[in-house]
Amino acid sequence: RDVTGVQTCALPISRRAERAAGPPGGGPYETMRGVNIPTADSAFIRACRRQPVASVPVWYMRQAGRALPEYRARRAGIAMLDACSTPDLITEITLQPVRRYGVDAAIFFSDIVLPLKSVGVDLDIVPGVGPVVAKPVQTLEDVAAIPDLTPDAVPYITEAVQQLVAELGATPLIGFAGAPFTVASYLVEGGPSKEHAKTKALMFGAPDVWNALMEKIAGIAAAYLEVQVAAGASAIQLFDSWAGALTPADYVAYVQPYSARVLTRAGALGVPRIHFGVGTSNLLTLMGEAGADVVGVDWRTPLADGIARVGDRGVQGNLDPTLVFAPTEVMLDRAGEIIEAGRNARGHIFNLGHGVIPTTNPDQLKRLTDFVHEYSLD
Ligand code: 1CP
Repeated sequence: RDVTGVQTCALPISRRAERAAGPPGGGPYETMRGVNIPTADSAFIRACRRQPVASVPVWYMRQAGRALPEYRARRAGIAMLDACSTPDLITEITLQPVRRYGVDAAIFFSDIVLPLKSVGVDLDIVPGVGPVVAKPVQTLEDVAAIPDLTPDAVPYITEAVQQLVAELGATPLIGFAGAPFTVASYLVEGGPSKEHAKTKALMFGAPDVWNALMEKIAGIAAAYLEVQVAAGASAIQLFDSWAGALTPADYVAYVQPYSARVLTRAGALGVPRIHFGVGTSNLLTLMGEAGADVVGVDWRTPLADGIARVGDRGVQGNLDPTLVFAPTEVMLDRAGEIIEAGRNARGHIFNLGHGVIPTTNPDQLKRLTDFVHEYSLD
């Protein structure tokens, strides 16, 4: 079954064939250790590798499980964490945006707290709220009580990834994990937080507990990524959504070493690594240096500035996610500017500057996807 969106792709057949074939005069392609062979020549993986592409690859953070009516229909009456442990449902929801938009990559349907739940942390994902932890972490004993993750804790992840890569064929699957700081915030605050005040109080006030917690989460995140890659994921993204709450010096002292540990272990698998956070203009260089191949840039930072800060790495981003609510021409004008800016990057993957907003009209994302493919062909 073809899930690559060919039916809904607006490009003429000849153009599509050209894209599938790679850049003109491309010659034999390198295939990399750790990369799913069928996906190794995809535009997404090539851009991650800073190899030339015929048109800019595009996918959207949180493209699965948000704006689509077919998602809401499949999820009706099923709790989020139950959905995240049911392989057939994971597979279907992950494929929905690939079919609908014709994006260049799928993102695995799960959540950053799923690995904690799988090792036995008492938490739930509450509709309209987000992750809620029954007993927030405060002490060394609380940290020690969290088991490490072994693959046998997540057999449904292995099964879902295997099913997905069989269905996706040449379209890459991106595995993901939450970075230690962002996951620690949920564990310490007990739920979503704006200021991350308790988290930073622990970081500044009890470094022994902080270090133990970050080490624990880094181990769990790395093991979770290893499971996804072993089952066939072609790339990984580490979401440090809330790292923008930190100064560069605090990021270096308390966070970067642990994210680096996760990215180093993922790097040993040979897959490209994307590292993303929100409001991280002042951290982009450091997030790259933590061990990323591609750094995600949120919409507040002009892409050109992001490119200058990440050095030899690729960039991903960065259309303001609210632009889908603007008139289509305005949205596409801005997308064009981002593609132009991206021509100066070592590799550019088009994305929103943060996740798809749940009330987004899917037709706008379809128009955006087609535009990125067509505009960047020239
Ligand atoms: O494309 C996708 O949606 C794939 C699946 C996915 C991903 C990549 C989900 C499903 N969550 C995530 C990552 C995630 N989860 C992040 C990092 C990305 C980001 O910054 O958006 C974060 C911070 C979370 C935590 C989380 N889970 C929140 C945010 C709460 C807060 O602090 O503001 C929420 C609301 C959830 C629940 C959740 N995760 C995913 C879905 C579909 C839902 C809604 C669940 C429901 O139906 O109740």
